[in-house]
Formats: sequence, C-alpha cells, structure tokens
Amino acid sequence: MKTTIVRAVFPRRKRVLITSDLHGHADDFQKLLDKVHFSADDILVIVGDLLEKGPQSLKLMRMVMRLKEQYTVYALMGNVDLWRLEFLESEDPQKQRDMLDYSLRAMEWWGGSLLHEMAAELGESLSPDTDITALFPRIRRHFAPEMDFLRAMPTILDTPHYLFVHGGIPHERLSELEGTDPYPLLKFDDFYHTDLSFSKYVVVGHWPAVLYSKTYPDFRPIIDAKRRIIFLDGACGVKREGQINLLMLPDGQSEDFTLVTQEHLPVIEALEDQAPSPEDQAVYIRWSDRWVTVLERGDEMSTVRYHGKTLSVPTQFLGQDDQGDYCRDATDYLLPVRRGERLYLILALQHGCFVKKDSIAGWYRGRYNMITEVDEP
Ligand SMILES: [Mn+2]
Repeated sequence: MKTTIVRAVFPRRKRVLITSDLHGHADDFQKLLDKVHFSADDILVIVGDLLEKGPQSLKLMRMVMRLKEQYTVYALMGNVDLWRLEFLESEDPQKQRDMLDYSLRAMEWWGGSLLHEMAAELGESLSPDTDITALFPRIRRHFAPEMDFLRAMPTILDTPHYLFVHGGIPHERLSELEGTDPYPLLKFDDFYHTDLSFSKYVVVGHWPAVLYSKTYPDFRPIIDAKRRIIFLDGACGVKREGQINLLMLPDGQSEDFTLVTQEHLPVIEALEDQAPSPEDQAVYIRWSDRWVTVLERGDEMSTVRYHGKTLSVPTQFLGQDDQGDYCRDATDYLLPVRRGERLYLILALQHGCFVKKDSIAGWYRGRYNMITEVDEP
C-alpha cells in the first residue's frame, strides 16, 4: 500500500460536510446525515476510520459505498481501515489468528466487529475454536467488492483551500509524500503537539480532540486558525461518551464553520438550576496522562491525587496497568445547567450524574427525569 493523493476543486455554492472516525456506527451516521439534510447538492468528506470500535463496520462501509455511487463523497483511508485491510489480505495464519482474537475481545467491548459481521453473512459465528484459516479465503471471495473499496481509499484529499488526511502530514510538499508508506500519515499520533503549521487548512481525525482539552473534557473539534489545522475526531467508539463531529461549510472556499454532532447516550431533563464550578480550577484526567495516586477508595466515589490536585472520581473509572493506578477520563467540573435543559447521561451515581452538555463532559448534581434510553446498537 502506498500514499495516494486525490486532487479536487469543490464547485462553488455546494455545501461541504466534513466528518471522521465513524468507527462502525452506521445508524448514528445516518442520523447525522438526516440532521443536516444531506443531499446531492452537498460534498461529503470522511477523513478516515470507518471500521471497528463499533458493531456496524460492514454496514457502515456498505452505506458509504452506496453513498459514493449517488453523491459526491470522498472517503479517505484511516489507520484502522488499513490495519483491517492488511489483516484480511494476509496469508499469515498468525495474523488471521490475531484478527480472530481481537474480534472476540471487540465483541465484549463494542458488541461486534468487522469479522463478526462478515462471518455472520457467511453463516458462521466466531468462537476461539473457529477454523480461521478456512474462513479467510471465503471472506476474500465473498467480500471482494468491499476489499476493493478499502484498497482504493486515498490517503490525502487536496483542494485549493483544504487538505484532508486521517492522522497528519509532516510538511506540504505532497509530491514527496506520494508513493511513500501511508502508515505514518494515517497514524500520526498527537499531531497537535508538534510545531507544524500550514498554508491551507489541514483537516485531521485520528486522535480524539478531547485529549487536547486543558481543563474539562471538551469533545468539540479544535479549529487552530493560526497553525491552520482542524482536529476533528470526536472519539466516537473510542470512548463511551464519544460523539461524531461534523463540520459544515457553505462552500469549499469558506471558513464559516458550523458544528453538528451525534451522541450515543441516553437523555435526561434537569429539574434544577446548577451554577458551574470555576473553569480554571477544573481538573481533567485524560487517557493519555491517566496515572493517579489513590488516596481513598470508596464504593461509589474515590479520592485521587492528580498533578498536585485532589479530586473525587467514580471508583469504576479506576484501573491498574504496568505504570500503576490510573483513572479513565474524569473531571471534577460542575457544568452550568438550567432547569428544563436536556443533558446526555454518561453515568448516574448518588454523587450526581456525569453528563455531557454541548459536547462538554462534567457533573450535574440536581434532580432529573429520564427522557430517552439509548437505542441499540
Ligand atoms: Mn480513529
């Protein structure tokens, strides 16, 4: 696989819809397209990662294949898409076994995997005893159109005003990137913390923008006008409280962004007002820097020390790895809430509800009514 570049000039007066990291969430993506009234008058750019971390990878891939036939759609390669393609193409029994093991774990985490969906269509169900070497050739025959689609996904989409790539680029000399190994461009981790800046907007997914938040977890895209980079990934699939971010432009020359999001969480209605805690004092324990000192472990909430600050976190967020105790994404931030407002519920505890409002996660400690449960998957 080599880096490929598609060049396009977006016609004037066509809306441009940009999204990324849909990760096996076909139904949520459909809801998002309905929300923005997606039509033949629009251009849709998907900046990589259709597959895995959700139960509808095959369904989503086929949905995008169909959309591409009817509409102007650019679907770029993501690191997870390339990873899956390479495994599916592999004759190596160990790689096939690894894909099976990953998929069995993925079933527990995400309720499915690409391999589960493919096997199911062939009348097979996956288990540790699945004859995976026999299954792979059947998959390659039956899903040849899907694999052709994956193989043909470009690495970079270059337009006069915007450049799109899943992870990042080290510089703008595209002729030097063309034909090289695409993997570093797809899996350009932590692209924000480089000193790179560009002449046109470079739009990337891959690394959840929330991990760049300073005080509380903010899932909105980061639009860095100075460095000309847009970080789009809403952490859909990667985190339970993740979302799909879609940026809408009136046309391909505009910088007038509108954000539309799709959540995958139950909804509650707040019955009381709540004043926010001071933003600059809020603490956000991010996954990329998650190690804490546990001071007191309670049934529901525990007290931890994190970078010199003490805060309460849900005990179920605590875990251990080879670097010690950690806490998954948590904050002590109290959101500003008004009676009657709708909030997305992440976790309901005696201590209060860990919720999202306008793409920001924090606590609401008042009374509430349940409005909707989440639709599965
Ligand atoms: Mn991703």
